[in-house]
Amino acid sequence: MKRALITGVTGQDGAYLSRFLLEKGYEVYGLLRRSSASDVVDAKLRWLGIAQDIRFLDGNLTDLSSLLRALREIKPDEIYNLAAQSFVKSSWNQPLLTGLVTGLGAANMLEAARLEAPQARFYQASSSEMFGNAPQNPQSETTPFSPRSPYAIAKLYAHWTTVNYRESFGLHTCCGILFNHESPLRGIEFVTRKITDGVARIKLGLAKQLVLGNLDAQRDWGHAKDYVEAMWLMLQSKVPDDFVVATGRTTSVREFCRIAFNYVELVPDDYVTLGEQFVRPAEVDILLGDASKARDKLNWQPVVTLENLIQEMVEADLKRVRDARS
Ligand code: NAP
Ligand code: F7E
Repeated sequence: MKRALITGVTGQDGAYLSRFLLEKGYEVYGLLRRSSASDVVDAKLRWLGIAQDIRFLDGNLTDLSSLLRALREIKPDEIYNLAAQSFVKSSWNQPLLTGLVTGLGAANMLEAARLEAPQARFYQASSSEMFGNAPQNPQSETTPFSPRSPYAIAKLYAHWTTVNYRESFGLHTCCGILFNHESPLRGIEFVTRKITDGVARIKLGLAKQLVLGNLDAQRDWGHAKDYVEAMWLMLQSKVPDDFVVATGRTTSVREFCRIAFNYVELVPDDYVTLGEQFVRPAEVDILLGDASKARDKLNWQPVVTLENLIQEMVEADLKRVRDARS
């Protein structure tokens, strides 16, 4: 039985990846950072009905000793480094913390792997945000990086450190440059979930408006459950490499709103207003990924369409809001 350690196990991707690996027969270990809200921290894993199947270890990406201890204890075959301060907007308010967790935290994890589990295969959660306002569309593995936020800068540090540990120490490390991926388990602060939750509240009479920032930003949105499969496929490959994971379709926030409101037979113009507080100091205007390398070398392709993703998210939020009311 293979053993996997997932950092960020309580996040969106950690939950879907845990379920995916459990279904494949893995022993799944998750790094759990101490929280005063311990009763809700595993909510996403409980939503998928798998919280009791994960073996949790106390640790934090900023505490190298906890990572060394975890790897010494588990001796994993695969390490998935998903933990991060992952909300781009917050990274301007907490740039140092973002650098510490999202950037140096990955270096801590790599150093722990080099010292305690050098045979383990290592996945780093890199991000399309690293492309910033790229000179061309679509973006692929050869597109130059041009980060536009403290988050993207921290991710770039983590990305190059992961590549460097492959080249310097021969570790089997892979970076997945993932474009935006969403699900009913997406954090409520991200725009897709904010919209589907808003649509549900408006439809059920609990809210009158939805306040958003830049409606013209365009993103390449896929479903998290498709994207965690790509993470696993990367680590099954004999030769470690880096891959873009994307759908190849980009959509504006405005159009995402239209589809979500349309699903409940409403129109966004009646409810959506602009809130300056949600506009970013520097925006990434458009992201569009070219995942042909992943398709050709990993035989990976996304399955869920944007329309189906939005439908699933709106339905889940309608149910959540109804359940909370009753
Ligand atoms: P998420 O839902 O925000 O989850 C982040 C996870 O990191 C949570 O489990 C969180 O724990 C954990 N974490 C934060 N700080 C930590 C620390 N100091 N030590 C240990 N754990 C810590 O993110 P996601 O959407 O699942 O994304 C997973 C990874 O992929 C992240 O690295 C993200 O930056 C990257 N990524 C995401 C996307 C996307 O579209 N989703 C695209 C590209 C890359 P708590 O539950 O305790 O907060
Ligand atoms: O913003 C615009 C906003 O916060 C998407 C993370 O998973 O994907 C995610 O980062 C777009 C931006 O995600 C609101 O300005 C408009 O252009 O949902 P988001 P993100 O910043 O793209 C990347 C790939 C990651 O790696 C990150 O970890 O939507 N937008 N109005 C808004 N965004 C938010 N959050 N809230 C609004 O009201």
